[in-house]
Amino acid sequence: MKPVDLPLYDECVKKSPIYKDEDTSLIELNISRCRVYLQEHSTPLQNAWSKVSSTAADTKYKIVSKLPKVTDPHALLTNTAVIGGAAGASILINRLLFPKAGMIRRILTPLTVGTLAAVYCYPDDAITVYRKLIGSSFNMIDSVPVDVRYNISEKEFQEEFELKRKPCVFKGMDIGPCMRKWSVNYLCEKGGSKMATVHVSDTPQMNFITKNFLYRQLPFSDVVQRASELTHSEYFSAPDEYYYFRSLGEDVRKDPSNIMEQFPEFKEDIKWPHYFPEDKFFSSVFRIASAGMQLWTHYDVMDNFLIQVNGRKKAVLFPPSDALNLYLKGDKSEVTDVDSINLDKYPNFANVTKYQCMLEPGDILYIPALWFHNVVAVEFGVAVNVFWKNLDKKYYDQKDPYGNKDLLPAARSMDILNRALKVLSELPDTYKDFYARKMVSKIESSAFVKND
Ligand SMILES: O=C(O)CCC(=O)C(=O)O
Repeated sequence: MKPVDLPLYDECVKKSPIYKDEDTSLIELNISRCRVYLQEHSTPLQNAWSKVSSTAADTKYKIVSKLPKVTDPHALLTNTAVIGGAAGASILINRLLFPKAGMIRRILTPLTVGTLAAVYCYPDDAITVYRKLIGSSFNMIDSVPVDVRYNISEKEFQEEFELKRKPCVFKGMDIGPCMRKWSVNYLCEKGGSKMATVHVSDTPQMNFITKNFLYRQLPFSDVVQRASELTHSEYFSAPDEYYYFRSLGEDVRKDPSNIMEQFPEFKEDIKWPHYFPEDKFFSSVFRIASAGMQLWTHYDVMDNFLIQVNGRKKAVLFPPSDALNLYLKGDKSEVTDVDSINLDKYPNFANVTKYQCMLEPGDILYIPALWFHNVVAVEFGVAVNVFWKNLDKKYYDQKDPYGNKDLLPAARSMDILNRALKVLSELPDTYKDFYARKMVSKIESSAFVKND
């Protein structure tokens, strides 16, 4: 039987001062017994653990879902603990500092501390309340939390999210042993020296339109190692440069990425919910990011499960109906820094509806096709995503390894529009303007979805 991979044990034996000068063979024998034991028992243990943790998550969800307006039960529990702790501490401090204080001060101090803690924990809600109080229409800093569901079933997913074309974060799903296995060491050892193309940038915000990054080739283990460090002894342009890896297909110009083929050594480690027909599968993509890396805002033409395996990631999403507010160049938006916008340059951005969530390890974000997304790796992170053709296959461009080429009827319509505009340009400007406005009105009345 092949021993399980436990590099830390070897490290301990070699480095521990107690055993340094002793014969380590007995220890190693015991360790190898442990390995075999773990190997034999890991599957039932893992199953038991995933049952316990999913029952716990389920129970937690059942309790908190009874409370009004709870969109993220996990955040609610955490934040209640923070606010409760802050309120308790403030009462205590109040008593110690002002033992003789009057009733008003006794009440006001915990109230102020509690409010500050609430603003800290629920900044979005606080902004909404603030806007209501002052009647401001300062739309851009407002954000809507993405829905969160625990142990969602296929039917619930399809009815509540896929059909309604709404994003969602799934928690408590079984994503396989990757969560426990994918340490930096494990990824480096298993992934080895196969060459990988990586984006390298000396600023955290990578922007595809201005191309402020380089493409470089590195062995996979170096990509993981460098992405996991903040400063590097070997680098391309700066010791604190950022790395972003997105796996590609066998023939990068033609084939979509498929982890099962390009990274067979990891294929047993990862699972995803098979909530779409197998024959609709399009690609599975490895994503590895340095802490702080922010990826440009873009949309894809297929539905997608983004599985966060390691590290936390902030995801910001905008609905397809915000297309006109996002300053698009193809499938990408000019706006990368979605939290600090230059409204003089991008005034329409003030009208967007910004959805936001923080992905924890084990979370899966469902990103429906055409939803714009922008992510920040809050920590070094490893993710895998799975794309599938949610519409009939005939609509998709066959030569599209990235899954971001516009659907065939849309691409054809765009061609026809370009031809129409060419014909229109024969007329003098005032006539062209008049007929162009009529065309816009025709498009608006016959193709816009009214209740969006
Ligand atoms: O998580 C990432 O690194 C990027 C995700 C993304 O762009 C996608 O799922 O299409």
